[in-house]
Amino acid sequence: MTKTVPISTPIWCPGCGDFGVLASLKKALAELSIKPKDTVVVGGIGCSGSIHNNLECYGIHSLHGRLLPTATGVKLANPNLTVIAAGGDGDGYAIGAGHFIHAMKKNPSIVYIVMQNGTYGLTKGQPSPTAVPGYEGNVEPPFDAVMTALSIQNTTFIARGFTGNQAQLTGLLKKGIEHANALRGFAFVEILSPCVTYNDTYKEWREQAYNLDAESSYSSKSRVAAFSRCSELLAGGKIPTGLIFTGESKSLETNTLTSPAPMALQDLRLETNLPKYEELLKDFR
Ligand SMILES: Cc1ncc(C[n+]2csc(CCOP(=O)(O)OP(=O)(O)O)c2C)c(N)n1
Ligand code: SF4
Ligand SMILES: [Mg+2]
Repeated sequence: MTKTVPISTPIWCPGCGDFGVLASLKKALAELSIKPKDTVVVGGIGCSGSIHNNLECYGIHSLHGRLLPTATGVKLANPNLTVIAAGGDGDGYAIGAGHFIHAMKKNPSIVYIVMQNGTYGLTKGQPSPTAVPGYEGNVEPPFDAVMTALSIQNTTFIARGFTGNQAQLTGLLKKGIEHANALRGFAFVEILSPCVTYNDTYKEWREQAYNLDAESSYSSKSRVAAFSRCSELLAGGKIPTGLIFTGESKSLETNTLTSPAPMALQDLRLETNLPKYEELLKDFR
């Protein structure tokens, strides 16, 4: 049974970067003419994780850090859907860090948006893995998810946007959605999305964001070049943004699904499949 829930107004504080993410995502989906009935957005837990409530499409509010296995399951059940997992840096890089790494390794054709704000916004401003030293007593260096994604040898799409550059962000989201919908694998898009209430980094990030899309000698097709240029920029206090890497590797659906018909559309009733089950059980009797 399908229940239709009206689209709600965002719960975010005025000025939150997540408004920019929502605006760009809506624009990207509309410009690609992707129908709401063919779209599933799986939210994490956090301010960012409520984004699916503000979009006209199917939505799942997942568990903290568990949005990637949920979204992977949706894609495997019906690879014809546009599947977007969207959550925060705490959700994806702390409690969900194991799933983040294994999702990249499995390579399902879904888009993963991380709204990175260097804090746990919803729980009122504790340091997240991307927090900088000095923020709320944090002494650790920040975790860089783009570098981690680059180090996994079968990643296929890595990008970083910034809500301070909406045109670039919409373009990156469109490319990521097209990549996933062509079943070319996991499209990871980290978005610098400042938390204006607990960690207002707009000023710093405007100075630090370095647009690799504008660097004519940069090619997103070389993992080695991407790794080297991004390390260099990070060491110089910059944050690389733009289309960072695109590669080719078999996606999870291409690797594992044997039937051309999406599982979600197959008749899985016991009575229809009884002869097949009997055949399978034969050897165990
Ligand atoms: C299993 C579990 N542990 C802890 C929490 C409490 N909690 C809710 S949101 C959150 C962190 C949110 O941070 P982030 O993912 O960065 O999202 P933001 O609010 O910054 O968008 C935490 C720790 C929870 N809901 N569930
Ligand atoms: S607390 Fe921060 S992340 Fe949450 S809605 Fe407000 S500004 Fe956005
Ligand atoms: Mg956060």
